[in-house]
Amino acid sequence: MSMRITRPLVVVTNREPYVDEKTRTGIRVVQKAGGVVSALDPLLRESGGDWVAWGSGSADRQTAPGGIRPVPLKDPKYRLHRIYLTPEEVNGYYNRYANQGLWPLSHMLIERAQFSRQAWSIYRSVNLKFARKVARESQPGALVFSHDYQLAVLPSLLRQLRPDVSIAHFWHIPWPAFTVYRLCPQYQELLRGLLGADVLGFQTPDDVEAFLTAVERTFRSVPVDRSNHRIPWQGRTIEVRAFPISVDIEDIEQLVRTPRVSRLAQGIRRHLAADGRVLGVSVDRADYTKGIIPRLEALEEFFTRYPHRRGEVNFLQVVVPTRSEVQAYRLLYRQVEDTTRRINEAFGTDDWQPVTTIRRSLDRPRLMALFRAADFALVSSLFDGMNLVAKEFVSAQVDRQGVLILSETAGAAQELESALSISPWDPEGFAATLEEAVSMPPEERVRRMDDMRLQIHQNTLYDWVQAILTTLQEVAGTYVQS
Ligand code: GDG
Repeated sequence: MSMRITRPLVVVTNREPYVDEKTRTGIRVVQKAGGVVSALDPLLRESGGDWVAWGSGSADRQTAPGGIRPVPLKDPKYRLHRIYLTPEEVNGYYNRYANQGLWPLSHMLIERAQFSRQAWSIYRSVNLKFARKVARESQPGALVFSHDYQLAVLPSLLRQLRPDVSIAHFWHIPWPAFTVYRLCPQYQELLRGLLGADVLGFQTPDDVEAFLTAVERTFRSVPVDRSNHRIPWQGRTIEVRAFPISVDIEDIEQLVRTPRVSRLAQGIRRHLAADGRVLGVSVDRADYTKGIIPRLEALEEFFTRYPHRRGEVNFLQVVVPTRSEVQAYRLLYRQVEDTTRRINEAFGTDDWQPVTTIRRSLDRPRLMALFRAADFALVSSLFDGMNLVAKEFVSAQVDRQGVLILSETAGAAQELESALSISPWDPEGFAATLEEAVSMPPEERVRRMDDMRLQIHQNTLYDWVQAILTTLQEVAGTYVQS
């Protein structure tokens, strides 16, 4: 990526880009795959800088003398600063306040949200721990790029400690309607926390509008500039913008065209799409916001309403383990298994099993091979900030024959208008759309896929990083055209 960074850069995330784990024979480095890491790791390797994150690996202390883990270990290009948390801190900050409070509330699933003053106090103190570390490690006038709902109060805490740095904070998940957001007992403190940033980024224009409304309704005397999306706040002006996150489509295209991934894709088709069968796939973290159960119920409806499709469609659901310390997540997997069994018992025959659910994570080549091999992908989130799986499926579809079925309540739907749109709350409509996907003529598949692929080519992961950091540099008054 060629972008000119004019001041020292500090990235702050909850999860670290490299986790060092003890094994029987030594230490294994686990690289955390995911949008943010794959965009910012190359940038920091190129421009140098610092990354501050929770050190969660069992060998993290060993590889980070003085809390600093060089990246890469040999021939270091940047410094990863690890923050160590006690089990009580992990529980209060991460499992409880962030994942059982802010996560469901932001996805408007209010019945699942739980808050407590005790969890809040731990959340705040962990944010302070992060702020102190960033304050200590940042060079004068640094650009700080912090992330997400785990670190909502970091921006203002950091600003108090270091008024000289400029801060961009990106919110990866939806921003809920004010009537919902206000249910969080600490909603004012959280807003004040975020307003410590100079640039606040959200996934979609709808999130930006919802955030501006929250500020207007909470602080009635603040004259929010709705047409320019600016908030005057304590003598500064905060820019609030939509920066839709994306994927590295060129990298995915290259990967799926390698002989290894092409062979893997052929193997998948031989196994799951033999005899002209149609292969549908979904890949999600095992999270209730992803709409896995409504999706399986829609498949059930599909095989009921279109009996001639029995025996013709194979559906593969990959469920990636996540947040297993939280009970709701453990329960979900059991529900997925039960629903899968019910569908297979109702419709399966001696030589056909409609749904295969596998519970594991796949390495990137296997994941992309699956996306290339599939005839359709189902993304049925109840709410989703963006949904990178949708964009990765489109990127991997170099043969342009696949169909994307996409929830209209995922952020990605605002860009990928040529997907077939569904509501996860409408099983009959969802089933009818599945039938439309299965019977879609090849020319229409190609046309829709071309539209979506063009869209992603025009806004890649690097455009996302560049847009945010350019805005931050403009605000900081240091922007230099590269
Ligand atoms: C949050 C927001 C927003 C998944 N399983 C495997 C695997 N993955 C990768 C996918 C994708 C990423 O994880 C998941 O990203 P999503 O966007 O789909 O969802 P969240 O994890 O909920 O992410 C979301 C995102 O932040 C970014 O801003 O889009 O709305 O909720 O990249 O490919 N990767 C590998 N094996 C797996 O088994 N290698």
